[in-house]
Formats: sequence, structure tokens, C-alpha cells
Amino acid sequence: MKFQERVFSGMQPTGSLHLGNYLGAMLKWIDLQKTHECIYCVVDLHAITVWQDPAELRQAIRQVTAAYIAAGLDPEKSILFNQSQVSAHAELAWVFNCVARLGWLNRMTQFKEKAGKDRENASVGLYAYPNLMAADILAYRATHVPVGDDQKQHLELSRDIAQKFNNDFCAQIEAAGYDGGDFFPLPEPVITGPATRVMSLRDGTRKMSKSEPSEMSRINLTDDNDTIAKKVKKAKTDPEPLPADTKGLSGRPEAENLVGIFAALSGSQKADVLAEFGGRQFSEFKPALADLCVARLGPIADEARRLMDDPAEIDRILVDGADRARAIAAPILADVKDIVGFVHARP
Ligand code: AQP
Repeated sequence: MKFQERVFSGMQPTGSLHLGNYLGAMLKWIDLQKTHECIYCVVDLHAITVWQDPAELRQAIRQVTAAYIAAGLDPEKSILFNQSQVSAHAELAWVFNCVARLGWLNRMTQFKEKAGKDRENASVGLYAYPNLMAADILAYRATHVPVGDDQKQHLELSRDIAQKFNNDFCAQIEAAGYDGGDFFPLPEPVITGPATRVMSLRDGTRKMSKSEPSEMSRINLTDDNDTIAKKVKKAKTDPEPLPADTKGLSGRPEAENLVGIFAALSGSQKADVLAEFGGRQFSEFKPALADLCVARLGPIADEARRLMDDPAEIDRILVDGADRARAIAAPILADVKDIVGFVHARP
């Protein structure tokens, strides 16, 4: 069956958004909104899979929304909302908890990393996180999901869940009038560009992440210009000059990371950056990178701060987005209830 193209993606309000979130996902979000119907979510249900202070969570939901808008997402064009306002996510996630297999979830590397050694003490929500992610996407029958490279495995699981639901309920799906037994699309990951995995500024082998304790490991979208410049200048590097081509980046994770960041922020490729800076020392490259980071990220931080002065307006945008999201998800969820065999009143 041919599905209408629709984009869905989200970020967790577990802290301030950082350069990895921006380059890995948000730049594509902004691009896709020019050509597609887009739904962008602040995934607060995902956030509470690890402990969140309630007052800080409320603040972070508004801050992430402000960062979305400041970075270029248009709440008139795209649907922006926080996940907990649309109950279809949680309802469909329960159905998917009963579709996904334990063995599938046991293979998820992010759970292993986040649960660490104390697995027995991890929340059930953290374990079932990928099922909720599948529900986020499929509650809207979204076909495209722009994400960073770290979400590839979860997206494959979303496709497996969609496929198994389509197979398990094939007869009911056909009886409901859906062509060829396809109720859910198999959502496609959109993982493209020179910075699909931005690494920590302190360790080129670790992902830049909100939960990394060292503030120097990441550039936050809330950092002021001096802080951005300081973090770039103190970023870990190696003693060699930059290579002349991308082959020369192999085995040099910190150099590769900084070149990738420069390429993504300047809208070019790593090879273009090396054509300009190959053979030069980091002492020359870093100031250019710091200037670029400040030029691109400084205005976003300023605008986000301005938006945060009016939290009531942010809440209004989220409520409006949630209404529009609910209107898309409600008939899809009603069909799911019919297909599964629940008794309910159609909206
Ligand atoms: N370092 C990264 N490079 C490229 N893309 C990244 N993303 C996250 N980190 C990088 C992408 O940003 C989107 C939102 O991510 P998230 O907020 O749902 O959580 P995450 O992937 O778990 O990000 P963090 O920063 O590492 O958060 P914590 O520390 O709370 O777990 C996703 O599309 C992700 O791929």
C-alpha cells in the first residue's frame, strides 16, 4: 500500500539540547518541514524512564520547545507538542508491548548502556522505551524519521513491530478495508549528512550526550558565545596537522569529529573542509571552528532565551500542537482498537 509521506521525530527533555541533537537530527527536521507534513515532539514520556525532578522536567519541556522554535521549526507549519498531552502514544505503546518480543528488546544496546551494571534496578519503562518510540511514529503512520545514527537500532525495531502487527492481524486489517494487509508503514530512518554521530569534545570515541557529566564534553544550545568558543578551543585533539583528505582522518576520532562539525555547520562535506584546512594545525583550525559555532549557534541561544521570557506562549503552542496531533492519531488508534478486537466508541 502507498502511504502518505509524513515525518515524525522527537527529543527528550532530559536537559539542554546540544550540538549533537542539532546536527544529528534538527537540521534535517528544519529541511523536511519545507517539503513534508512534519510532527515534532518533545518526548516527555521517554524522559521519565530515568528519574527527573518534576520542576526541572516542566522547565526542560519548555526549554526544548523554545530551542525547537529558535532553531527554525515553525509551529504554524509543523506540529510541535509534548508527548504526554496525546494519550494515543501511551495507548498504542501498550498494544506494541504485546506485539514486540522479549528477545527483540534484549538486543537493544541503548538499554544496556543506560542501565549499566545495575540492570535489576532500571525502570521497566527504560526497557520498553523502543516500543513507545514505535508507537510515537506509528500513531501517525509516519513514513520518515529523521534521527541521529544512535537511533538506527530502535528504528529497525519499529519496523519489526509494524511488520509483525501487519502480519498478526492481516485478516482483520483486510476486513477493515486496508489494501494488501498493510495497516502500518515500515518507517524509514533518515540518517544523512556529515555529522550523524557527533562525538564528545573530550573523547572522540564517545557520543556527545546530555547525560555526560562533563559540561566541556558538549556545546549546549543554551551556551553563550564565550562558553561556546572556550569549549571549542579546549576540545581534545591530537598533535598532527589536519590531513589533506578524508582517508587521513581514519584512526583520528577527535580530528574527524571536529571536521564533521565544521562541515555540517557550514553546509559542506568533510572533503571540502580538508581542501581548505588540510596541512594546517589545530591552533589555526579551532578559532575558525569556534567562530563558525558562535555564528550559527549564538543567535539560536539568544532567541530561545527570548522565547523563554513568555512561558505561557510556549504552553499555548504545545496545547495547539497537541490538539492537531490528536486529530491525526485518534482515527488511527480507533482502527487499531477495531483490528485488535476492543469494544469502544469511535471518536
Ligand atoms: N551525539 C549525537 N550525534 C548525532 N545525533 C544525536 N542525537 C543525540 N545525540 C546525538 C540525536 O538527537 C535526537 C534526540 O535525542 P534524544 O534527546 O532522544 O536522546 P538521546 O539520543 O539519548 O540523546 P542524548 O543527548 O544522548 O541524551 P541522553 O544523554 O539523555 O541519553 C535523536 O535523533 C538522536 O539520534
